[in-house]
Amino acid sequence: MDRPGINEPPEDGEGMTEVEKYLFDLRGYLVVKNALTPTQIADLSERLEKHRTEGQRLSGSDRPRYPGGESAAFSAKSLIEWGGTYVDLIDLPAIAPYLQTLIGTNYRLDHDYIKIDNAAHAAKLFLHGGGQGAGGATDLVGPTDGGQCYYRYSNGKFYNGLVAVGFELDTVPPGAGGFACVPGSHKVNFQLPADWKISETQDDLPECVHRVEAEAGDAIIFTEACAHGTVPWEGDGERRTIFYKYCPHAVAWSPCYYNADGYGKLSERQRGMLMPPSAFGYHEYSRKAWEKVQTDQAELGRRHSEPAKPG
Ligand SMILES: O=C(O)CCC(=O)C(=O)O
Repeated sequence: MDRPGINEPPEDGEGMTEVEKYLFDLRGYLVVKNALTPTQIADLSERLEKHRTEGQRLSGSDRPRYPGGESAAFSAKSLIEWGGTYVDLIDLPAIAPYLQTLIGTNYRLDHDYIKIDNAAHAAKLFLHGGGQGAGGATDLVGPTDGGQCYYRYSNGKFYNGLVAVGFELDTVPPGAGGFACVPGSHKVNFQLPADWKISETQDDLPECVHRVEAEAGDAIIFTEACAHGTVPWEGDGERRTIFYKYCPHAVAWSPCYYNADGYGKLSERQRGMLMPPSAFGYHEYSRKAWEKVQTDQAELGRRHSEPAKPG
């Protein structure tokens, strides 16, 4: 099915169902069953294992690492560089209608990362996020706390400052670990009690924390305004979760932007979603401005690499 361009509203029947809207507004998250096909899971898994190094727990554009502090250009290393289904995830047909409904028709991919939970990296629960700025200035989500971690529903529309899509590559058995949140906290007006923020073990989880079960191929879509985190891992095996995080076009979270020229052939919609932030969105004007910046940067790079002229 052809889907609308990122500047066009979804057609009837293409957005979320009334039940899904109700549940998202109530709880701040949704589980989309079988968002990935078995073939996609296998491809994502194979590419991950090929690139994974011993003991590695995190990778992606959310984790910029520049040896010696040198920055290559605009972009941090992204999972999209791994190709195949990692490229398809930018604009997955099973997920796009949710993003269009939750963010609006003009959203962008802000950052991506993969996280691996296992016995060696059990991770403590660090609840972060919180509606109405309730996360506070020390929150992991946007420490500038300019209120950008927002959620609201008004005039028949959802407004979200950042929507995360977590794709599960493994089925997480009950009690092992996984995503957890305080359902409804995306609308809360008070800060999370400080001593509920961190849980070292599952026994410490505050009662208000809800564990979300998911199987391989499921996607958990949540608003970062909902206080959330990872349940300390207490299972066998591991959980490998890929996160792609989207926001309105004028909002930015990551200090690094994508460079759509770096990932092989992309669709027009995918290129639009990798544009840097601007109030113009995916517009011919901003596209041309961005192309010019890239040309200027390439020219600058060329001049830097020229040997210095004597005198
Ligand atoms: O493990 C999870 O699913 C939660 C990840 C998380 O807290 C985040 O990406 O902000």
